[in-house]
Amino acid sequence: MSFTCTKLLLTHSQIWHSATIHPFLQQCHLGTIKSEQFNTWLVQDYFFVVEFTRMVGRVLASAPLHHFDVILGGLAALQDELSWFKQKAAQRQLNLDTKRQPKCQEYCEYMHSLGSKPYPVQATAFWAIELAYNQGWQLPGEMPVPYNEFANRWGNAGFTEYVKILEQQADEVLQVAAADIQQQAEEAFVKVAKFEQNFWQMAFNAG
Ligand code: MP5
Repeated sequence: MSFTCTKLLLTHSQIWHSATIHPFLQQCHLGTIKSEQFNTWLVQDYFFVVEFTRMVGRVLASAPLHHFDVILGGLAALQDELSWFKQKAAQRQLNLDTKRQPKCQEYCEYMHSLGSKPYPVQATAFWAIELAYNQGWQLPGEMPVPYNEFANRWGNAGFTEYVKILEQQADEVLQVAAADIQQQAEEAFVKVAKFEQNFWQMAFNAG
């Protein structure tokens, strides 16, 4: 089997499972998540998305020209998402002028460090980060108000399609990458999975 995103998902299925199936999401599905847990996630995820936007800017700077359209589309969606987060925080009267929690900070620093990695590594991390939310918000099934809006943001068919195209772009460069770069991409995939699991746990602990 050649080196692809599918192979990474198969090789690391257990850790990927922990990244995408978490009691936090299950409790959103059941409507039993506490507002303190949900609000902690919302504020910290806003901080995450700010740094993720910077990361995607760096991915664009490393990408081949024929990958620009998809990445620029992603950046445009992030412009909308940042405003949406601010709106959601305002509706809940949450203060966005607070500190990042250590698990959020670690993830943000990691995203920053990816800027010095070869493009196939960055493209793999980019895909994995988006897939984690696409699957994570979809897997529990229908969510009640107000969580359905959040589940739909990352679980909708258009977003699923976008993540598939990110996978194709990553696969294209991974398959022809040198073995040591493939190795770095695999490490990035595992790191993203662990950071995702920690992020859910951080919010869940707020209860
Ligand atoms: C995403 C996110 C998805 N919002 N938060 C974490 C911790 N991981 C992944 O990124 P985006 O930009 O919201 O699609």
